Amino acid sequence: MSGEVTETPVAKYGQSSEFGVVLDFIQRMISNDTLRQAFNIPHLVMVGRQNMAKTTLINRLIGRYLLPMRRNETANTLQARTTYPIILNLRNGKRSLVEVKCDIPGIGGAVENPKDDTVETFLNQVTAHLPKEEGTPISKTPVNVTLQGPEFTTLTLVDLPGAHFANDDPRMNLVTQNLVLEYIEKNTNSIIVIVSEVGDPTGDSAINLVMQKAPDFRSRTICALTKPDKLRESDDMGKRVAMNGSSFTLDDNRFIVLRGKDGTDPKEKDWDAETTRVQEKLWFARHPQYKDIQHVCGIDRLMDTMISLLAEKMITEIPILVTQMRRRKKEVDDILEELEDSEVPESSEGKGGVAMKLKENLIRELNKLLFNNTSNTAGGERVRQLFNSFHQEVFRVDPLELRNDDEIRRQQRKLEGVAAPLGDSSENSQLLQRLLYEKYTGVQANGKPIALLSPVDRLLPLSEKLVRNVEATLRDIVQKAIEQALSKFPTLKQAVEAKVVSKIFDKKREQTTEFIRQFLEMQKKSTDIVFAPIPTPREISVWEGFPLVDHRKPHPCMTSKMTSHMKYLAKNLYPEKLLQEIDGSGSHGLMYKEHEEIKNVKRNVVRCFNVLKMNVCDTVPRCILHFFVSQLVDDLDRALEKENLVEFLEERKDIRDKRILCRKQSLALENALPHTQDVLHKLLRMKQGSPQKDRKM
Ligand SMILES: Nc1nc2c(ncn2[C@@H]2O[C@H](COP(=O)(O)OP(=O)(O)OP(=O)(O)O)[C@@H](O)[C@H]2O)c(=O)[nH]1
Ligand SMILES: [Mg+2]
Repeated sequence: MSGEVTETPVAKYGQSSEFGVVLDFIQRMISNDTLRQAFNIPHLVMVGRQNMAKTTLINRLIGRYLLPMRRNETANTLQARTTYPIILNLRNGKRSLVEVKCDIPGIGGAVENPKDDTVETFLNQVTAHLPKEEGTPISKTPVNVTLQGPEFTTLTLVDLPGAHFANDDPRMNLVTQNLVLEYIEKNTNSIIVIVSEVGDPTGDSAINLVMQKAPDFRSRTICALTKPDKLRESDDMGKRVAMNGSSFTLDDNRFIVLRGKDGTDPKEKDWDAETTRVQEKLWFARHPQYKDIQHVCGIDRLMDTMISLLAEKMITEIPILVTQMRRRKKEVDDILEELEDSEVPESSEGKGGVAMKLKENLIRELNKLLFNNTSNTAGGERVRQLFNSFHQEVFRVDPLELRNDDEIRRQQRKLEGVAAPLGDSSENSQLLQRLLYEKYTGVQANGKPIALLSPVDRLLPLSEKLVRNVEATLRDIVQKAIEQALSKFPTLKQAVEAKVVSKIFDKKREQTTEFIRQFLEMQKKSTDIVFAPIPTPREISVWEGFPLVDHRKPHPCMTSKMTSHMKYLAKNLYPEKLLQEIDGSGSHGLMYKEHEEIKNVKRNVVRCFNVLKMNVCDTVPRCILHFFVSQLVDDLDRALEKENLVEFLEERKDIRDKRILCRKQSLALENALPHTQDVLHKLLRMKQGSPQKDRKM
């Protein structure tokens, strides 16, 4: 027994232990932030309210008062002593060395044979360099402290800032509690060492937090009960809790009572860890409540319990962890490969290459969407539908709408004598020109006069509407192509949309509309030659009714495709009202001649306008196809070429973040995985060698 007393608690589990390699592995995993966050790693973490003696206890375990803690001072309950997570790595080695490492540049270093207070002072100074959680002195950035020496075994544990539950500082409560949860909630393989003052455990909010947030806490929690001197000697509360007899229960032998310096001995100040341990033993041996249960009292017992629980966890969980690590490595490497194409290189040459590739993709996508019309409804099909409805709308324009006979006569009279006689279908008549090309005043159903555009001019708004619809359709398609090709580069996407696409569409719309305007103006130029006008339905039926010599043969009209097409046009191009008027039995007497003449004028107006409508139905879509569709891709291509897109080349943030995370994980795993074979081998040997549950290392 006495030989054992001279060893520090950690020294008892010397480096010769089989666990050395395994603990090395855990330490490597846990001190790498990327791995710690990605995996469920078995490790010890000290949890408890502030000033429960968490850090004191760790210092006692390592046998040196190294980590900053309260010394011989009455606690100021508002002030946290430990303000950042300390990942403490104990390493066995010949040289005595302390090494401090942190992700933040400029912090850390290694010192040989340092004094205890050198380390403490240094760790106190580190605080100033760490980023703090807003409104608190707490930092989430873990600091790795490695202690190497012949007296240490390899062991990793995490000391956390105390969880706060003060009523007056909700921010501090939130930050410290979340920090605790970061280590125990998601990582269900962590071993929770709750440090709590001896007393009724239902009053300890840290215990309640663990119970609420780590539903499986019972099997992975050790509870260190501190400051037993605070209870009266006759109070058996401490004993009851330690014997698992309170409302807060854990697996057996998981409560350990500890007694450190309690201020009762005047020489206490000078006690080193070893003296504290000896005094602790004497104290428990004398104490009426604890003398019978010394197997759960003292710092050595705590060390035993921690190590045996960690050993159990490691044996069951590390093989699973290794499998997950291998799988994850493959996953992240696959993801990285997928994300390769959108990565923006550092060099401007590389950037240019990426921009070029993106441009080519976009143009290819556009060509596919716009010109693979036959199979793709997104492209030509929609434009064709627009053309069809344009035809229908043009057909429906009635050149005689709201035009009354008296007005026609008035116009005719004005011209009489001046104009050449009205030819049968010639447009070359001043009357026809007036009726077709000039605006007029019509009369509405309610008798009110209304100003109307000339029939020809009424075709312009319809054509403009068609241009806008085609533009919207094409924009939609271009937008889709951009979405497809550039979704990973939002800034570039915006630039292409604003600088290239919008400009091109504006230009094309103007060009096309201008041409159509000119074209419609041209329609106002009369010509002598009028191409075959469409016959009226009546005329067609007269042809159909023409008797055949040979009754056994079908009438040619019935089989002619041309006739059926003409019938379709006749039906659509002649306003119903006009047909009734022309075909109806005419009036008699004096009025007859005048009436026939008006009918004739009207028929001619419609016929001429029909020819004009067909010109428009033919040319406007052609013009749109020519200016808008065919040249769109080429123009976009040229415009993209001209713009300096490289400066907008910036990958989407979530993708970039994902790549960074995957890279980090891949790299960390690449470094960690080679060690796993040895670790698994050791674990297997240990499992075979010693099957009993609480074997020691
Ligand atoms: N009465 C009594 N006091 C003790 C005993 N052990 C430690 N203490 C005192 O408890 C305090 C513990 O301080 P720390 O170890 O810094 O506490 P902590 O839990 O790490 O606190 P935070 O880091 O702020 O969360 C010190 O003032 C010790 O002197 C004990 O057995 N009895
Ligand atoms: Mg502390």
